[in-house]
Amino acid sequence: MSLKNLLAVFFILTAPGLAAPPNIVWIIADDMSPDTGAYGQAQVKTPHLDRLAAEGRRYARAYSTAPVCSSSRSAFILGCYQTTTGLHPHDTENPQPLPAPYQPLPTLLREAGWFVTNAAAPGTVRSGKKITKGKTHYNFAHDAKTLFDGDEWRKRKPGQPFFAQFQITEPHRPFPIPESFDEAALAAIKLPENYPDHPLVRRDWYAYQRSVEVVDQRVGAILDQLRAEGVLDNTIVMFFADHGRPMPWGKQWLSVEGLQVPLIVRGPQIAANQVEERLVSLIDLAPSVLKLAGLPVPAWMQGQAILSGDFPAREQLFAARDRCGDAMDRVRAVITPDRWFVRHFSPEQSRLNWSSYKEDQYPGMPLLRELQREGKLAAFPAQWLAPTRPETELFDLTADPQSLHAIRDPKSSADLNARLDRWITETKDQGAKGDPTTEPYLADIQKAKRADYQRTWKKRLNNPEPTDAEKVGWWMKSYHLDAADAVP
Ligand SMILES: [Ca+2]
Repeated sequence: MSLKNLLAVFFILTAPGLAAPPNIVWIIADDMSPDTGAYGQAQVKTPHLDRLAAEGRRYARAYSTAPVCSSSRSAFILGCYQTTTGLHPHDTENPQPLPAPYQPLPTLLREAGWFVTNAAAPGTVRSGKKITKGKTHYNFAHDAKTLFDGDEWRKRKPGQPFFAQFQITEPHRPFPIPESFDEAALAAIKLPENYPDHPLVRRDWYAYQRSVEVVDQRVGAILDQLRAEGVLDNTIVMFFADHGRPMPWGKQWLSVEGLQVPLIVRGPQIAANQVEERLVSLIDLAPSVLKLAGLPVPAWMQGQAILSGDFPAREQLFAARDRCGDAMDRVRAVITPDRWFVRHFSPEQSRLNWSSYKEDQYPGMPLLRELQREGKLAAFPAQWLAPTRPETELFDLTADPQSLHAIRDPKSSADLNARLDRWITETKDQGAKGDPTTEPYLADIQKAKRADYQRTWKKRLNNPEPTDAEKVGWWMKSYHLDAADAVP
């Protein structure tokens, strides 16, 4: 530790008249919409998260700045839109060091004397393997060994405040497929209108919901750990997800489903049973933590502190999607208290634009196309498969809280379009340039990912390029369905 850091710790530990500085814990779920009891999903059993909400504050309108892991994570760890920092392409192949003046939150807290860790949530297992390494997935070059003081917050010095991140791998795909399905629970699932009501879709959502219940158990284990060490009541616990659920019209889309996340905060000076209705963004978390820690918020951070309760209501938030793996697609969204506005920069593309990740992991992709081919898709979900998209879309959140039915209101569209233009200029949105020049050519990325896709399907079906019907058949079998179940 440098002399500066030692002095900082000394100050924190000895400053007279100051309450002990708070510890900060981030518990981060991977790919989760607000699908908990407290958020109104009674059929998903989330007692620990519901208790956390009852003991603290639930943000009813929290959004990620990107509907995909690494772009969103790059933004919230810096408190700054990923489009400003040039960290917008998801799964950047060749990450570069962060340019000045940007510094991730762990670095800022570490330099101020906090003990900073990043760990997988206790009990994490993926495909039968125990996971101990905490996810970072930032689109900038970093070394977890120097970014963090390890993965165990209990190794801090006596009295040293800590900032611990716990990464929960659920409900990221692949979901464990349940051995059996509760018929009543399957029937009770409320599918959004843009999904076909098909047994495979219901079972896939059922598996997702069970995976959310695992998130809840992990949260319970983390809170037990804090309680057992006697630090829970001097710790601000913030639970959130990096973006919305991994379904065809959620993750990777600038829809409510893709961007709205649960955000629950509990700790000293947070009164119980509060619901916050103002718009907040995940880039608000880093400045909130700095303010709580009594540290200066750098001028380059674009979020605002939202913990004290006296933050100004915003007129709008913004969100962006750029290249996601092999799918190049620039889209921007403006979110206001009652409107949702989307601009597609490539309206000539279908929404079902090829994505090897989705084609490997989402039963809904081949199913949507296959049902359409067979003429079994209802008119509304079928609209989402049109070969092109409009340049802009406007939704009225008061009447349509999931942003499904576009409305025509030219005055409102013009206003939001102008706000988006201003934001693009003012925040120096890098998206128009596409990928940074340090990235491989798109065609090469696509070729490599297509090869991964072919390997996956060769393993599953001994066929590297199966038809949609064959893929649906494989998914049906995986979900214990037979062909007779496919008749809607
Ligand atoms: Ca994610």
